[in-house]
Amino acid sequence: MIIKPEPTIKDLSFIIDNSGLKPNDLLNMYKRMVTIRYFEEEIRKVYHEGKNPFNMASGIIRGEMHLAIGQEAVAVGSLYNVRVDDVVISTHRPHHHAIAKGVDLKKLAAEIFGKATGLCRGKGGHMHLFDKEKNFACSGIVGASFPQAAGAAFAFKYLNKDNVAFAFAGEGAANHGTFSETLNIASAWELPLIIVIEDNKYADSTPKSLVMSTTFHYQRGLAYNVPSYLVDGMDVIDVYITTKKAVERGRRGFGPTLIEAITYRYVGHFEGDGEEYRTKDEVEFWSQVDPIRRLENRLLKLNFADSEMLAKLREEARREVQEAIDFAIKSPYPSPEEALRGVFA
Ligand SMILES: Cc1ncc(C[n+]2csc(CCOP(=O)(O)OP(=O)(O)O)c2C)c(N)n1
Ligand SMILES: [Mg+2]
Repeated sequence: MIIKPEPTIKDLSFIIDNSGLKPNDLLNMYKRMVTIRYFEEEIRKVYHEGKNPFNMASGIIRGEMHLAIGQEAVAVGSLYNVRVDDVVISTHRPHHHAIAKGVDLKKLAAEIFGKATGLCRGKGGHMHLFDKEKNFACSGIVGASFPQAAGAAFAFKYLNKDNVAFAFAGEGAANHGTFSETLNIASAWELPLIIVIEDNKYADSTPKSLVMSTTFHYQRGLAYNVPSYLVDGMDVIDVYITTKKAVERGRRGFGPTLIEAITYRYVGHFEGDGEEYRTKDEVEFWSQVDPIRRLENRLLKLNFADSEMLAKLREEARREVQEAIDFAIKSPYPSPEEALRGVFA
């Protein structure tokens, strides 16, 4: 397992002092991670309602569902300092990135439920979220985020703006040609692009060791002259510190950065996944480095919070999530005429 050992409290204080993070920042990060976890747990619950026996086409939320439970630190750490006008392009597993980018929880939930009040008036669903206001998009096409984010980064450079564009992708997606092509052109043109690979060990049911010529993707970034880093994706502080450098580099016009975050999803590739490709022991092993519990322990040990404060934040998160789910449930479905709006017809 490539997870850095938990630093001593003395080392951790030193790391935090040097990161510029204040106790309040860590509490904000905690609240965001908890919000993502609760949101996905609630979606998961509702998703399985009316699906017994399991059938994707039935129930309240229809179609496939990919959750990122366990991967919250990657999204929150990397997007903590990102501005609203920076662009984030995500994947088929997009909720944690969307929430970390500030996408409205109610509109997000309504879109997942296919409702008219959703981000795309219910036509995108969970894998095709688009938020013009928050500059967030994603796609079910694996490997698509690289060139899309490079396009946004090119526009920023062309327009002389100090924005950055993020491409999130799984370690499986990074075996696509789009990854190499994007690294090449982003490096040659010094685009303000930050690629974050979420290495959760599997692409669907395929372990990365079966299909990768290198152990890590960051090694490939180096070949294209792109500063490339490996971070502990179960440690929000580690992710934050490296991404902060990448964002500064992009804003100052020095070009792209690649960050590979080692992480793990505690749930199946999709809801309904039989998970024959991994053991319960493996999941249990990784649950010992749960990014939320890890941050919680640190906040307590550093005396940045007491358990009452953390419980209050969790309660707030729980309420916001519940309000979003209620909003989605109560919202109307789009009218049949809506099918032809906003599309090429
Ligand atoms: C171009 C394309 N090929 C195949 C698929 C089917 N598919 C959906 S997710 C997935 C695996 C992606 O793995 P990874 O990039 O590691 O992301 P993770 O699911 O682990 O987050 C595949 C093969 C797809 N959606 N798009
Ligand atoms: Mg993967």
